[in-house]
Parts: sequence; structure tokens; C-alpha cells
Amino acid sequence: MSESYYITTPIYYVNDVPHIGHAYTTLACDALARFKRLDGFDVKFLTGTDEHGQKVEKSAAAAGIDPQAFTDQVSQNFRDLARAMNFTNDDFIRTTEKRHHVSVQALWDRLVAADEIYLGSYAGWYAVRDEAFYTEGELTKTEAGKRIAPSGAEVEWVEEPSYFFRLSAWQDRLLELYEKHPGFILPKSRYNEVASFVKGGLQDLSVSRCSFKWGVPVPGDDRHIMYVWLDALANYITAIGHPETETGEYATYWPADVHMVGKDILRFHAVYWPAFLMAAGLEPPKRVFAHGWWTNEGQKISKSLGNVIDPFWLIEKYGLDQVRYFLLREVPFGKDGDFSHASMVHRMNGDLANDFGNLAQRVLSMIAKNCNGCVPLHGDFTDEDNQLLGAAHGLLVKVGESMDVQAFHEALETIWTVIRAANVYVDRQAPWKLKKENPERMGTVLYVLAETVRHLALLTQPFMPQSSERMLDQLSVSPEHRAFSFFGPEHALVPGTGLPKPQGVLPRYVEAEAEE
Ligand code: ME8
Repeated sequence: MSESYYITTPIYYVNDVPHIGHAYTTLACDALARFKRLDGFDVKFLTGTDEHGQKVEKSAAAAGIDPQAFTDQVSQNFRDLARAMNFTNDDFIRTTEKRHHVSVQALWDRLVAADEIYLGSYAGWYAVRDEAFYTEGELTKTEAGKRIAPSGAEVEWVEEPSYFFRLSAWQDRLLELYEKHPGFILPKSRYNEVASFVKGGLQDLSVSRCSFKWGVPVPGDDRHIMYVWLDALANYITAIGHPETETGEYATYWPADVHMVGKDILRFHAVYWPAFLMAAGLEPPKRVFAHGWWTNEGQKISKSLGNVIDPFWLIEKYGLDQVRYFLLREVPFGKDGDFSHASMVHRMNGDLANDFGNLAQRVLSMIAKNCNGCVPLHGDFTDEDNQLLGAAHGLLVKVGESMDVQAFHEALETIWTVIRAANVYVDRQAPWKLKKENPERMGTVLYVLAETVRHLALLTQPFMPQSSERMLDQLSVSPEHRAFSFFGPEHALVPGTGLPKPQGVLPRYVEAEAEE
């Protein structure tokens, strides 16, 4: 039986249209899910939408429709994005689904049974935009006297009866969890940030509200609606069949291998979520990875600035695989990044068209022209041949190590060292000159290159699936032979195999056409 691998995205609020930030997080998960599937794992990849809470209720009211109809509409945009980005999520969860109500109420019951929840009253600050509580000390005041949370969201004073979760009792056990599992929070810089927040002391957390209705009622006291974050976080176990925990998908996939999130919501995932789970007698996830923030041409992305980057538009303008590659290559995963047209075009024309596209195109068209359109016969390999083939074979282990710590940029950089080495090899070996003087050597050189491109195309599948698949088609690698178990020399291309007519993959960006 293959090893399981469970990976999740945040579930996105349906008050907004999907933008580059949402596409980014799910893309990172998609690349990882695809990589693990190709590597033989039994993968479950989950995404979805967060549909309850005051923020969504307010957005529905502003749109003049009832919350259910509103969430149906906006949730569909996220499904459309998944299709447009070629995401391979195995499930799409919505917190308004029946299965989720059942699961989140069962989680509540577990917490009550463990005496982790008590009734009290809350008086303090709340930011609807973040759906988060803040202490006075965390706030700043604007010139107009408004109080602002560290995220920039406005807060309002809330005073109402509320159920509380005994978070304050979980400080030591959380710190122990972080210490025992240093990979629980990545990247490392974020680990330190969370650990010092917890060391600073935790207060009990208000986990129900009475001032609005759009959410899951507290079992046995339906004046109260569950705090939207408790509701939302539970999606990760709902989707694998909770409240059933002994058999089925929960038994197979929990604890999750990676919860991928943006840095804005790390605290909810690395502090509240493991505390809720442990308090309910369930295991915490294995890892929370908090990635960085995208800006647009140096500016914060916001609706009010009107500079939100629409992923559908990006794909239309630059091409899907180009966008997928750019987002994962441009910025060290975990750090903040800036989107600019210039850097997008630079990657597209440099790394993709000039380096990889051109390599594949040169090799395939020389084979088409000089080897009757078949995988060439080869003679003995020279040291240089073996060096390039060895570097290509060695990629899987190295790239796998980077993927295991979600260093997507590093994985791609490693693959590109071999792409560049292959381009240097073509220039040095100059197969076009060998046709007359040493045709056998020409065949060997082209064979080494075709075999290198096969490795490169196999490994780039998780990142740029359509382009890699087209390259593999052109090498006549059958779809059943594209998993990583077919990596390596035992599954090398067979001389004499007929190849289809080559077609360019990964075109250059042409400025003039785009400006029309
Ligand atoms: O927080 N750069 O949903 P949300 C990078 N419903 N990533 C960005 C980004 C940007 N500029 N903007 C958004 C919620 N993101 C909750 C989550 S989970 C149980 C509940 C991404 O719609 C990033 O992943 O506000 C961030 O964490 C997420 O969108 C926030 O999505």
C-alpha cells in the first residue's frame, strides 16, 4: 500500500473574487500534490471556501441577496479558478455543507466533553475583516481616533455572552509540540515568531457569538453561533470523514502532512488549531507552512487601490504554465514577492523560452531532420555524456528533498542547472557539425540530449503540466510511463522509437501583440 500524503489550502472567504494570492497558495499545494502522486504517494489534496461569519453575512447584505445564494455564487468563482489553473484538488469543501455542520458540531461536543469550553461573556475588540479578536495593546489609533488592528483592519467593540475555549491552559503543551517537531512550523523565521507569541502567554479564546446568525449553531444553545475560525479550521477533518476517526479516510490521511497558509493566518493554524485538536483528543497536523505576501509592482494589493491581480487575466496574457512557473520560481517560497510585468516576461523569455523551450526544440528538430524522426541509436558514452546523464538522473533525489520542505524555488533552480548544462553540452558537442564527419557520434549526442529532456520533462510536470506533457508526447513517452518510478536509465528511451513531428513548446512573450 502506498504511503498517504494529505495537503490542504486555506478555505477562502467568499466575500471576495479570487486573486493572485489565492491562486498562489493553491498552486503551491497543487505542485506538491502532483509531485507526491508522481512519486507514488496516495495523495489527498483539499481546497474549498469559508462561507460563514459576519464578514460574509455583511457582504451578502451589501449585495442584496441572502447569504446562501451569495455564497453559492462566489464559491463557484473559486471552483472556476481551480479549473483555469489546472489544479488537481481531490475535493472542494464548503463550510455550508451538511457534512461540515455535522463535523464541526461533533468537534464542539468533544471539546465540551473534555471540559475545554465554558460559558462567560466577552467584552473587547473585534475586527470583522480578520474575523479576529484583539487586545487593546495590539491596536493603534488613527488621526480620526479609529482603532486599527496590526493587519490594518478596523475594530469594533463587542460585548456579549460567549463560550470560551480554555486556550490559556495549552501554552506549555503547544511549546512542547513546537520543540519536539521543529518542522511543525515552516519557514524557520515564522516558527520563532509563533513560539514567542505563545511564550508571551495565552488568553482563553471566545468561540461563539450571539450578534449574528450566519454560521453553525452551538449544540444545545442555538442563541450562539460558533466562532467562524473554529468552524473553518474544522474543514480539514470534515473532508476526511470526521466525526468518524477510527476507519476510512480519517484513519488514512490524518494527521495532515501540510496545511499551506499565508503568513496572515499562521496564528490560527499554528496556535488555535493544534490546541483545539489536542483538547478534543485528536492529533495535531504535521506541518503548517506559512508563505509570504505578493505585492503588485511594489504596492500592497488591495481592492481600494484597484490593483488586484486577476489570475484569469494573467493566464490569458502570459499563458498558464508560464504563470505557474513564474509564481513558484520568482520568490523563495516563504518570502514576500513582487509581481511585475518586467519580471514575468524576464522569466518567461529567459528560463522558459530560451533555456528549456529552446533546448527541447533544438534537440527534437535535429532528431526529426537527421535521424528519420526516430530516437537515435547511440554508441558508447563519453565522460561528458555520462556527466550530463548522471546529473539528470541525480535530479529526482535533490528535487524531492526541496519539495519535502516546500522549497519550490530551489527545486526549480536545481532542475534549471541541468537545463543550462544541457544547453552548454549542445553548444560544445555541436551535433549539427557531426552529421557529415561522424554520424554515429551525432546519434549518441542527440540520444543523450533526448534522454536528458525526458528526465527534465518528467520532473517539471508538477509545475508546468501542459508543457511537460507536450514534451513527453513528442518523445513518445506513453502516459503510463510518466511517474517517477520511470525515472532513471532502466527506463531510457528506446532507439528506433518513432517520434511525432516536433512543435515548439514554451513560446516567447511578444510585447507588440500584447499591447494591441
Ligand atoms: O483567511 N499574497 O481566507 P482569505 C499571498 N477564510 N497570498 C495571499 C494574498 C497575497 N497578497 N492574499 C491572500 C481566510 N492570500 C480564511 C481562511 S482556513 C481554515 C480559513 C492567500 O480568503 C493566503 O493563502 O482571506 C492567505 O492566507 C489566504 O489567501 C487568505 O484567504
